[in-house]
Amino acid sequence: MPKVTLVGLHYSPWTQRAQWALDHHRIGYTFEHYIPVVGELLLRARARKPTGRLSVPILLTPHGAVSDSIRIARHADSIGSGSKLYVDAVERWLPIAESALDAARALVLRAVEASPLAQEESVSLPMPRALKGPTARFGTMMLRRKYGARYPEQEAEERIAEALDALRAGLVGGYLAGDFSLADIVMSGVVQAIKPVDDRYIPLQPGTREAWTRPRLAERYADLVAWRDQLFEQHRRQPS
Ligand SMILES: N[C@@H](CCC(=O)N[C@@H](CS)C(=O)NCC(=O)O)C(=O)O
Repeated sequence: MPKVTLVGLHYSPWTQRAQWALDHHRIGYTFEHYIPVVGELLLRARARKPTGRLSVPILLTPHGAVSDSIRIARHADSIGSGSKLYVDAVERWLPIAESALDAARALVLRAVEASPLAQEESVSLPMPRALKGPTARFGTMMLRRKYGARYPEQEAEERIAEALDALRAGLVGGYLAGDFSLADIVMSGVVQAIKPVDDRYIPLQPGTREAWTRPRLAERYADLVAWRDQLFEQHRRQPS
């Protein structure tokens, strides 16, 4: 079996898209946790991407690197054995999800900056505890710069709410495109940014879980949280 490695952040909705698609298609791979900033140079070398913006997930295959979650899902569709995930409706839902996730990133970064516990949890490198806070805050500052994640809290929540209103209106029979597809996976990532799914699927330490939780929105969209939970129950296959 050729060696395939998925490099990503296990809690990130973008990485989740890629993992879900690979698992759906029963494609074996090794998961490698990416350390933002610190891991960038090495990943650039492995992915043969010396310049331009580098983000994860990236799938490293013997035939080269596949970057971007949607391209990885389409790659999985092209070699996998499961039902096809990519459908035309993804083009409609992707900009809606990206706008919401951009806002969510700003909220999560701010929440991590305000939580010593989440900061400590976010630094997996072996180092004295006292250094983890400053290291985490340096990381959030770099990500904020990279993604320009600077929304006032209310504006960010409104953007997320707009996407969730669209999701609520778009679901028919539990799906966005007639049957289970990448459109559902993409939009479930927005729900992740108001109430993370159970640890069985995406384990999060307590401070990190809190940083990803928006209590007001989670209450207002409890029906979509239930939809997302059911989607995982029915369609989230465990890694091969
Ligand atoms: N368009 C990309 C976006 C991926 C993305 O935004 N990745 C973020 C996830 S939080 C990332 O790599 N963050 C860490 C970093 O930039 O170093 C995709 O769909 O894969």
